[in-house]
Amino acid sequence: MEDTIAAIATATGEAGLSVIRVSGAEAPQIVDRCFQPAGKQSRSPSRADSHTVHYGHITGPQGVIDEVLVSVFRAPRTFTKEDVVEISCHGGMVPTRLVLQSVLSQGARLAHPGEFTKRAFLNGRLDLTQAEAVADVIHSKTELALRAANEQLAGKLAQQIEHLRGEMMNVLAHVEAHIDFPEEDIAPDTKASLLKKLKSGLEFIRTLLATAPEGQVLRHGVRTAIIGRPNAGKSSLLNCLLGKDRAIVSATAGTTRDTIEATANIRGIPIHFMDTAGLRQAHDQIEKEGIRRSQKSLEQADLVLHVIDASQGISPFEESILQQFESKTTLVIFNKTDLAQAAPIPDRLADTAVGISCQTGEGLDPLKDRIKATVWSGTIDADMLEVMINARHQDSLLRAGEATARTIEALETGQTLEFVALDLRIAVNAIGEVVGKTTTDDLLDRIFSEFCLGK
Ligand SMILES: Nc1nc2c(ncn2[C@@H]2O[C@H](COP(=O)(O)OP(=O)(O)O)[C@@H](O)[C@H]2O)c(=O)[nH]1
Ligand SMILES: [Mg+2]
Repeated sequence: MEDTIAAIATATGEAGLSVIRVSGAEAPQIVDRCFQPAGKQSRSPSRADSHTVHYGHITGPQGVIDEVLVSVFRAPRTFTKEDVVEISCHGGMVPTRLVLQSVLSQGARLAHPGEFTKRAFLNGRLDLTQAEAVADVIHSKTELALRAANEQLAGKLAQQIEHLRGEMMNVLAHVEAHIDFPEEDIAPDTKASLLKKLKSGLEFIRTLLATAPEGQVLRHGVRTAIIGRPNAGKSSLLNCLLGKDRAIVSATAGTTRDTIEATANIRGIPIHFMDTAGLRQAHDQIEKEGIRRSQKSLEQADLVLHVIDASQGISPFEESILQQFESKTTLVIFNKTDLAQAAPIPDRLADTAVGISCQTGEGLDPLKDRIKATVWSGTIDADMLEVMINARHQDSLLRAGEATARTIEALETGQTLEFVALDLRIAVNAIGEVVGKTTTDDLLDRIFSEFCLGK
């Protein structure tokens, strides 16, 4: 039998409430020993019905610690499929910590990060993609990201993977049956139907793999460097896109010396902006360091917003630095279109540049559309939000795809069925990894250790 675990499930700090979660076969008895029911209908957890709430006090060696509500959930209709007791206490650091201590002193063990969700997985309440989705829901930065995470939590990806795995196992069963009875050759029409299944499986794996870039963007955002010469309006642009004054805007060139980072929601996509020092020959040591950091931001960026003062144009120094980063996806932005001296966008940049004015707000909406269009391929429509694979799924599916392609080739070229089965088994296992049908302790530890405590 698993031991009973406990942890603070809410964020640390001062708040109205904190929740201490206890899970395991002994959870009701452990809380019994430190909970004094006070209301007329209130019960000790071990005598309480499932899914009921009880008013009372948590006590420790010095007497009453806090006034609380205790929720009791009986296995198996709980998050972990074990008995669960949740104690809602006042959200101060001291009451929260003392309530937890009291529960631990009665025999619960402090949970590891992600251990509740890990138990939910091990007890079959969630598959691995759903367990990962719990973390995605918690970490989601925009509504769109939350929607995608909720679809995965509801099991949309899991269903698709299970279906795919079922089809491939079917084919494997056929192939293995023929290995056992070598005197019977696979009939041509059977072989054709097996090949058809394998090919549609491979097609589907490729469709899933195509969602990986969007999945990455939604989960982790897009690192975006705002660069250009001093006074081009980089800090102004950052403030406009954030909708608040984050960076200092000044007519004095060289005001932004450090890299300022902030995340904004651009058309549902989390965009992580890095406002940088202007690109010019440095005038002092601090500015030199600022420009070095600008270059570092450029190196790390997935997307570059190159801001040009439309009344000034591009400087040679700026040009030379940008040449080093030619391979980066770049949007060229002509700012200050409100100025009378503003030059029109040169013809050679007509397709790639956007004109804006941070002063009047002109062009900002089209710019946001352009940013989204640049990082979001558009192959993913709203329906596809239900399957957005993450890096781990991608890794498994890449291997599954390769093994499936080899299987198809082996079958088509008439290789021995042992060969065919070998690759197909690799594919089935790799697909199984996605939902957690085939996992190692190492993999599980890696996934769940990234969870926050109490989850
Ligand atoms: N007329 C006009 N001035 C702007 C615009 N955007 C920024 N500025 C001004 O340009 C100067 C430099 O802006 P700032 O954002 O600090 O530029 P940075 O050095 O690139 O960060 C400030 O005086 C801003 O008010 C714009 O669209 N139109
Ligand atoms: Mg600046």
